[in-house]
Amino acid sequence: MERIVLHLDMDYFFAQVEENDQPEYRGKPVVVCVYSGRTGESGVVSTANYEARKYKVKSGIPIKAAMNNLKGADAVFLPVRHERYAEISQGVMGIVSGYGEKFEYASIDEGALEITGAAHGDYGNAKGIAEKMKGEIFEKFHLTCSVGIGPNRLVAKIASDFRKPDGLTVVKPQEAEEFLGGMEVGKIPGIGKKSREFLETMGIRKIGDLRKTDPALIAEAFGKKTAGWLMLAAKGIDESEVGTGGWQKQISRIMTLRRDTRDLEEIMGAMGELISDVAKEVRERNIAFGNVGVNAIDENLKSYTKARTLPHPSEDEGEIKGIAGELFAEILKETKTGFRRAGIKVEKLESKKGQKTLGEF
Ligand code: TTP
Ligand code: MG
Repeated sequence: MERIVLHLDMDYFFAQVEENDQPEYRGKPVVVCVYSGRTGESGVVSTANYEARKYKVKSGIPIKAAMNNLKGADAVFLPVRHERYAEISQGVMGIVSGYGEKFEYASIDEGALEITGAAHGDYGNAKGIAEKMKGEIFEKFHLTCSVGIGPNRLVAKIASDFRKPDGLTVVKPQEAEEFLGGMEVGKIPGIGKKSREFLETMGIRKIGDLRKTDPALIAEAFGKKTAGWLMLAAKGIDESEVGTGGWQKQISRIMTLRRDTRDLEEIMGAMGELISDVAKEVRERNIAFGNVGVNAIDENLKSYTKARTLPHPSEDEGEIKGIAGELFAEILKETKTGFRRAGIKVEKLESKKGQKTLGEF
């Protein structure tokens, strides 16, 4: 049977949830913000609905810039409500996981699903599954999403981003090379800004250019292992399994502390729930982590990060807690200011089968 993988990505997710919860905002530009400081305008945009995107407002830009672009547009600015989105995400992904054999929660608004068996290896059936799934999500949550279907997770993920919003893109195995060929190399998950810029200096902009490049040159630039994977990706080949911890590079949580503090116990008290949450995701995804990091942002919004690599991959909540405590203690020792926000992350994720994940490249 031919392998078929489905990848789903919610449309303008946080903003769409806000539109549903507060229907009076629908039709207006809606900007969901991570407010970082005490002044009403400092922070960044988490996401924006499509009305706001028409004004060049998107994830990551300063709230001030968004306000500027949207002057006079009757826009709505809202603070992120992570718990609410997580709750909806769980519901949606619960629906998704029911349509296939193996499911992987890739991020708060993305999931991958192995549907080879469910579709009996037939791409027409696969499309029908996606339509039904989209229908159920809309019926139960009034949310739209975009879905990609392909011979593996790589192609499916890229396909999910091809038509948005409310898209459904099916890429059959024999179409994969052509589908990818004209796209920018940055569309390959795992190729960040740095790699993209570097490839560009080699004259490689499109995935098709990459495919034609001598693998030895890529190996010289990126090392053998990464180059091997990259060249396969350029051809649309990806044999990674769904449900093995996959592509996500890290699991992280961050929060604003109840008040500015330099008290280690107070910080660790606040971190308890975040750490449990991270550990829960590690368990659910049946993965281990090789690195624990913390992040602390002081009252002047200066950010401090520290991380430690473990001698062996671990799944242990206690280990996260112990290392986080030590790392926060180090930060406190090196600073004098009070801390406003604190966060935790685990990285170097791998499936417990010992298989390396894409995040390591
Ligand atoms: P995305 O899927 O990248 O964005 P989106 O769902 O808002 O829009 P699209 O229709 O293009 O898929 O990210 C999912 C959510 O993650 C997004 O709703 C908000 C959050 N997010 C941030 O908080 N910061 C960021 O920089 C990005 C990219 C996303
Ligand atoms: Mg999305």
